[in-house]
Amino acid sequence: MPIIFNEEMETMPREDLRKLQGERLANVVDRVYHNVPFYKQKLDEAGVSPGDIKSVDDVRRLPFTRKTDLRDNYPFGLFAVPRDQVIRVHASSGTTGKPTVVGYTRSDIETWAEVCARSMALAGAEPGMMFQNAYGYGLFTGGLGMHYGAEKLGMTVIPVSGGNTARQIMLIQDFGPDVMACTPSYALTIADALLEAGVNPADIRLFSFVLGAEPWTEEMRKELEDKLSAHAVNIYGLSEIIGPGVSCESIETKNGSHIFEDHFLVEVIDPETGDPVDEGEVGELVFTTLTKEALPLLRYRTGDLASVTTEPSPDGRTHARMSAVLGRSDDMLIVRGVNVFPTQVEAALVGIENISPHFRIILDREEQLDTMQVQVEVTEEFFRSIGEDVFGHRGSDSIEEVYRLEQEIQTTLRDALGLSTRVSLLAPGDGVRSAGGKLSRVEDRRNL
Ligand code: DLL
Repeated sequence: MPIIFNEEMETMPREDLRKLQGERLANVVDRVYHNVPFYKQKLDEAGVSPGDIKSVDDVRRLPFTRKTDLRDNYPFGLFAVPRDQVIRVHASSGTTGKPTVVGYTRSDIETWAEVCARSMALAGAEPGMMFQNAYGYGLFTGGLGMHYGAEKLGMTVIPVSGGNTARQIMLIQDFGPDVMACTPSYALTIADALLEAGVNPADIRLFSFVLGAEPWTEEMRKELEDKLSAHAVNIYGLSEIIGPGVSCESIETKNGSHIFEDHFLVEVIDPETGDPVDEGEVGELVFTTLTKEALPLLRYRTGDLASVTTEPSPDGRTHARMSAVLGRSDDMLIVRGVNVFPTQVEAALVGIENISPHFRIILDREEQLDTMQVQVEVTEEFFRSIGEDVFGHRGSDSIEEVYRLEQEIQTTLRDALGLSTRVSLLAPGDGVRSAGGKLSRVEDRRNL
């Protein structure tokens, strides 16, 4: 039987849990009211004073927080503690060129390690086991979040970070990790690389993969589990709320991810009206952090669509479970685990000469890996200077100016998005224009 990392909290009767949430909610509202001018103004506008929050049900009186609020207060404007108490910052993609910045006090790092340790235990990990961590280390929360969680659980961590598949395969064979974490798409790459290296996955120690940071499906789970001869367990999270470790599935049931409700208060709303949906219905996930110090957020709109149930779970945990993320209520794309907003592409393109603001993004999947192509129209002037017959023909990039422009766009996009893309230039008028209706800049051929 896999262990429960924090039995007291994870199996707390729901009535007691609700009471604890209510107390913590009152506390967090009081803290943001007095320490974050943005929230003081929002709460004043909503006519709510901290003393009004008496139970967890009062959360509905609170204003929503959106990703744009983080952008408007970039970089540190929503921090609720003096900057010198923030011992770590991370960042994820914003909707424009600037990232979304998040911060942690020492106690926040401890909370984060706790929820990641719980997640690892849910995925079947135990003290003494070895953990190969293939989430990226750096500004992305995946690497360091899981690292601290695994250490807290008492595992031996291999901090290999993402990429370099040949090295991943070598470490898997030589060190014999029990558990590995990465994005689901990278797990497929690992599976194929193992096969290619002539390794039979049934012969290696790895028995559990902790996968998240991008959407995946039951079909993908089946494929992964078959190919890897191991369990594939879903972990969910987002930087704004803490990083990985907002919720995680149990290896025994694989039936919804337990949300660590003593730290994160969840609501599911209709993204159009903002009203709560019935339990079990799909809507947008909204989280309020109950214990975070550096960046407490009230009713943060994740944009992630999922359903939540509080039905008792056979593994004995009482925390609510969320379904897999079924989609987004906004236009955020996730490409190889990297969050991308079309507005970011637009913001990156405007600085480049000889192209117009008309572009299209095409997402596809090649050998299990996401690809992103950006098609962008050149200006009339550039078009004429190159010669009209060049475009759309094979070998057009043998023309130096065209090649150079493509390279420039590629580099600019790579720097802005942290992701390599393919770029192709279109003749003026060949891109997307709104014909009066809704303009769709994105074509997603990945079939997720
Ligand atoms: O992706 C944190 C994370 C790291 C989660 C490692 C799990 C494992 P962000 O970069 O801020 O944080 O991206 C957050 O990624 O709002 C979802 O849209 C998506 N996402 C994260 N986990 C899952 C998942 C990290 N299991 C955004 N399934 C979130 C589907 C996920 N989508």
